[in-house]
Amino acid sequence: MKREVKISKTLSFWLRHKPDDADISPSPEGWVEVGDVLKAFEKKKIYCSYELLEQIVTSNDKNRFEFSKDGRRIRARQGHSIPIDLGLAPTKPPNVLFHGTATGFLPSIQKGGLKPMKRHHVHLSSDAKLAVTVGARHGNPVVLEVDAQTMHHVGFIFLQTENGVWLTESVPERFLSIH
Ligand code: HQG
Repeated sequence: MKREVKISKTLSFWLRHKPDDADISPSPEGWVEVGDVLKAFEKKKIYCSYELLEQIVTSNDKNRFEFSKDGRRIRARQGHSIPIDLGLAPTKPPNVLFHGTATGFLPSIQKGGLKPMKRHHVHLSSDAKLAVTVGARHGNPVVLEVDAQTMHHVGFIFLQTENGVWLTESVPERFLSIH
């Protein structure tokens, strides 16, 4: 595996799921000291310079990470399984949002709607093409269309992360159709 990919995957694991593995304790908003992260890489004998970390944060394909304004702390922008308050304000979603999944999950989704599974939220995108890629990670992809406009009007909360992913707690089956 390329060094950058290994570092990025390890960072996701620590910042989203298992900070204990790196002996780091994220703030309630998910921030950790950059120095602590670099020390954790050092402990695992994975070479990671500050420069390389900076490069990974700025060039990451999905903008998964961000630095605090002073550059001394780092966090994942979404996708946590540990309890984190990202501090995002509820936002009016576009009328239609998309969710990419695998055909094998459809029977279960048709029964119980979209659930966050191991994450805190269901992840949605405004771009159907992107949803195909997300779905293909799990198998034969299928894109579901979400009636976000009606959900918003009946009181479901939508959040938008800084890298454009839409989050909501669940999507009942009645708001879903196959795209
Ligand atoms: C499915 C990646 C059965 C759901 C991506 C999905 C995204 C159900 C899978 C981000 C279900 C969970 C999120 C139900 C939902 N029964 N299956 N009732 N409800 N599912 O990976 O949306 O690389 O947790 O359809 O690009 O695939 O992490 O969520 O297939 O943006 O930055 O359960 O993760 O970004 O899978 O992906 P995931 P996701 P990162």
